[in-house]
Amino acid sequence: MTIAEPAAALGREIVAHIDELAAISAEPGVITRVFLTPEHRAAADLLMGWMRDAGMSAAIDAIGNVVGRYEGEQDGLPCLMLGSHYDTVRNAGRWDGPLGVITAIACVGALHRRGRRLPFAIEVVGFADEEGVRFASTLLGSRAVAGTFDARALDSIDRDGITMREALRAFGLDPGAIATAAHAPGAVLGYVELHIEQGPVLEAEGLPVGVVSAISGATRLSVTLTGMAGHAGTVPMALRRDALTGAAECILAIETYCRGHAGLVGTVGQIAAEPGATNVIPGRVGFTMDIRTAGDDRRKAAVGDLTAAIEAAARRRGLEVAITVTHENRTVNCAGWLKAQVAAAVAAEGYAVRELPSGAGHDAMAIADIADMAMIFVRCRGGISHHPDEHAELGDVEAGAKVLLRLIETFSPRDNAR
Ligand code: HGY
Ligand code: MN
Ligand code: MN
Repeated sequence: MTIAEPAAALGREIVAHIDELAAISAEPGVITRVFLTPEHRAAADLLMGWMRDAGMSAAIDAIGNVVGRYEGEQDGLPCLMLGSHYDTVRNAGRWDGPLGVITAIACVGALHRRGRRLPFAIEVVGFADEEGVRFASTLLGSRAVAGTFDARALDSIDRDGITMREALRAFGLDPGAIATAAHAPGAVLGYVELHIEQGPVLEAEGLPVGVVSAISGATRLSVTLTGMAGHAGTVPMALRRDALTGAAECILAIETYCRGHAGLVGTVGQIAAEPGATNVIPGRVGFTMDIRTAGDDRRKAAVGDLTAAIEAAARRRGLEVAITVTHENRTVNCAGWLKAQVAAAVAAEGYAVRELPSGAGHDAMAIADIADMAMIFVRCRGGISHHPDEHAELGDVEAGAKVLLRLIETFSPRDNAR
């Protein structure tokens, strides 16, 4: 069952749509598209138009995901769910997320043009917030679909002091209706997400696609250090309780610790110093931590050690410290039966089967709460991601589309009910 139309046509369609979507951004010249913003709405409208062109019904759900549905041989059948996220980090690349959504839409379009219906429905979901840029927690859209959305997140505030609840209302959504986005477990036969690798392995081995084995868990924390603001010209160094130099010591301790533990990665991506004036000793500093490694126990041990190190540094410096976990996700294994079907599709398209873990998080780790999941990786240049230089070659985009379409046409639901 190869693609009736040349893969090159699918690849060109996908790349053209990637470029069109990339133009929708909060700021010209870079790609920034965060949750519940005008650019989120514009991107949703664009995706729904492509979904309808591909023969799907399309709608925005209660949390801002776009959901396209292509019925099977009869209406209302359980679905194979495909998709990824369409929000981005700030100054992002154009492939992280959108490649999975747009490739899935293109594959359904190919089926539609052939009048092909399958013994199951297909749902393509563009998840509204996987990156967690605007509000500290992440996987918001996929958690809503999985029925695991934590309503306490509605009280989180963005950098302008707007709560998620207020942002949802301003977007035209009802914060009280998020539960309606949840799918019943039996309704989803399996979930397959196509995504760029965001790492160097496929490129290093000269492979266009890969089969994901597991997705590493992650812990995100928010740290606040409080000292004493003061006059930069009059307070002697020995009498200062400088929150920013305290944060600097903590941040270097995080780096040193993670460098000393193989496979552990720690990142401080955001920092803010108050009051933020050249001639004022910073009285308060907030920074974020992102800690990851393949094993959940090792990650939790690292978080414990780093928390203790930060608290000790704060004590030495006479600083108050508050540390809160803003996001936690366990390591999730891809389901063997579904991963095997992905591997078979890769082999059937003539590509080497290369299993590899994902250090990056994905919506698949949230959907795993209601359905078995698997992932297809597509090679990206230099493994670069979360950066404007992120890039996937047309040939690799075609390879991903061929594998995903082959997977769809050969998909055989596992008998076990979930
Ligand atoms: O942070 C991650 O791993 C994903 O890109 N959101
Ligand atoms: Mn990302
Ligand atoms: Mn992503």
